Amino acid sequence: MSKPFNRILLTGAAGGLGQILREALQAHAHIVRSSDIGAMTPSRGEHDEVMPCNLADKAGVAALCKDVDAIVHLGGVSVERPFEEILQANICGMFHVYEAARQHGIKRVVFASSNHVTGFYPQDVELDVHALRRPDGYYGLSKAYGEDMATFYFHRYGIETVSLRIGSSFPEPRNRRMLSTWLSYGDLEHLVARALLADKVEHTVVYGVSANRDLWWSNRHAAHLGYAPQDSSELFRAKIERLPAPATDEPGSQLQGGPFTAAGPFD
Ligand code: NAI
Ligand code: 15L
Repeated sequence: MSKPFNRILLTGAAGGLGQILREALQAHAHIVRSSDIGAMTPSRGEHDEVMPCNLADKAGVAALCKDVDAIVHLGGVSVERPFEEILQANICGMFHVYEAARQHGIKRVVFASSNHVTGFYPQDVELDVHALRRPDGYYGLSKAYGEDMATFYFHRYGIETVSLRIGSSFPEPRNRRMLSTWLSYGDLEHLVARALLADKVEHTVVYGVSANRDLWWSNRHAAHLGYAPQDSSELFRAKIERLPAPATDEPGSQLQGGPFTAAGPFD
């Protein structure tokens, strides 16, 4: 069966979302090359390559990208941490991925950005991707930088990127905030597929969120991707609303970034 790509590189393959996408990407490529700094399950055959790598290692990332046709870049620190940790994995790592893409002629990147690039907006404000960013920490800042890097590499080198501002992608929502921010694994898989396959994306930014009832984000500027979420957090509302309600004056109850907006300082 012919597939749209010969080889896709997946970074962050050992992580929560990486483990889901390692499987799902098999539908789009003859070979999925999975990479992480952490332990990954062994290869299950020649269609399922495993190459450990630290994203902070520029030469290592260049080697990872050899003979690759598209990159799904999930690797990096995924929570708020001291700047120095984020700098190596997320900021230098992003640069290494784009430099390797340029050197190897790779023309499509899917970047796991985050809702934390706009985390300091109140929960009652609806955003689209033209809203000015309000990163809620070093982590959110690294994702904002990653989005800017994607814009630069498109205009300078023609490398197209879809930046997914993922909300909260877990098997099910864990709290009241996630009733708005939840992205089901099924919708994540569909979104990544659209990000890989849609024509002429240039640098498109899209919020990665399911069809939840109380959404904070509009994807009106990303309609060309053809992303049509099928799931909703409503299925879990009764269960979540039985949990003790958080205090209304907590930042987690007021701001879109939730608890990330109150993390740190780290000294
Ligand atoms: P995760 O923390 O489970 O996975 C991230 C992976 O990156 C880990 O396996 C880790 O070992 C790897 N990694 C960290 N530093 C590295 C380095 N220097 N070199 C190579 N690999 C390194 O996170 P998860 O939930 O799977 O998220 C995947 C991506 O999606 C992350 O970039 C995260 O920031 C982003 N995202 C996830 C959301 C979610 O709700 N799961 C929400 C918003 C964004
Ligand atoms: C993120 O960016 C994190 O990677 C993830 O662990 C979740 O906490 C998510 O945002 C969220 O905002 O719920």
